[in-house]
Amino acid sequence: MKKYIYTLSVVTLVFFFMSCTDKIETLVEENLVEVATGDNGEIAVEVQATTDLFVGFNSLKIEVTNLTDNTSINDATVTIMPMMHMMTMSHSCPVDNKTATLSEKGTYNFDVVFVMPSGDMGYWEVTFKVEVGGQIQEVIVPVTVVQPEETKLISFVSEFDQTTKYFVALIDPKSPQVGENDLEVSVYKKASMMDWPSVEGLSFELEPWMTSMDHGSPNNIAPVAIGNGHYKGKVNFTMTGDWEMRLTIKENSNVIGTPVFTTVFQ
Ligand SMILES: [Cu+2]
Repeated sequence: MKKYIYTLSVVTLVFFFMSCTDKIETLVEENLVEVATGDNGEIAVEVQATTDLFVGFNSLKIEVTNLTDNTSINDATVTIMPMMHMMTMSHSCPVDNKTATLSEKGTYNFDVVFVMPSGDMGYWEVTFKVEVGGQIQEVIVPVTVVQPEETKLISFVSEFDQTTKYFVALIDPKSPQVGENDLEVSVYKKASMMDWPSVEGLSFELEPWMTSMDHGSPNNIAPVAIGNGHYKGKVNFTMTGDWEMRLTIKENSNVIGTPVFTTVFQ
């Protein structure tokens, strides 16, 4: 009997470590790190991403666990609501998809554009509503948002109507190289503190420029709409060093802004 219990506990231990290793392997395979967690005593939410959360376009992968039996909740509909709480007011930020069901990889995926860093100005919380069979549970997860070394989000007030505030997120290139790079941006406007819709129907001009040597490059493709407020093109860097990606953005053929993203690479 004693031997039986011993074998049983060894087997349990092995399975326990196997499932842990499985999880770590999945994280490593996709280059993900755990960036935040929270629970409400009954369910837990774990937020994974490829880097620390930053001001710009973040792809979040969420795992939801039932704390009573430590199993994954895979049949939920999850809704996300990020909020930044500041001294005198609170505001949200753009989210590409406010609800998600389980992806093929076993996570709930959200694309969120944080518009300010955490710090003296305020702090971020993300509220997840997890719905299973008509039952809704809420989990609030505090997150830290950092300002990246190279700016990935530029906001401007429309040069045309002098009122509308736009936000342009640089999604690609993530690690620029000599030659052709995918260039992808997404654009949003601030309709209210809580409403940050994506902006469709824009047209772009693109001029890469190397300021230190005062030249541009040939064979670029200005971003065009691919849906959901995302725009994709190609940027050609002919050498290593410092580059500007100078964009001109037009809405109904009126120039609304000219954001410039800069990058330095070896
Ligand atoms: Cu803020």
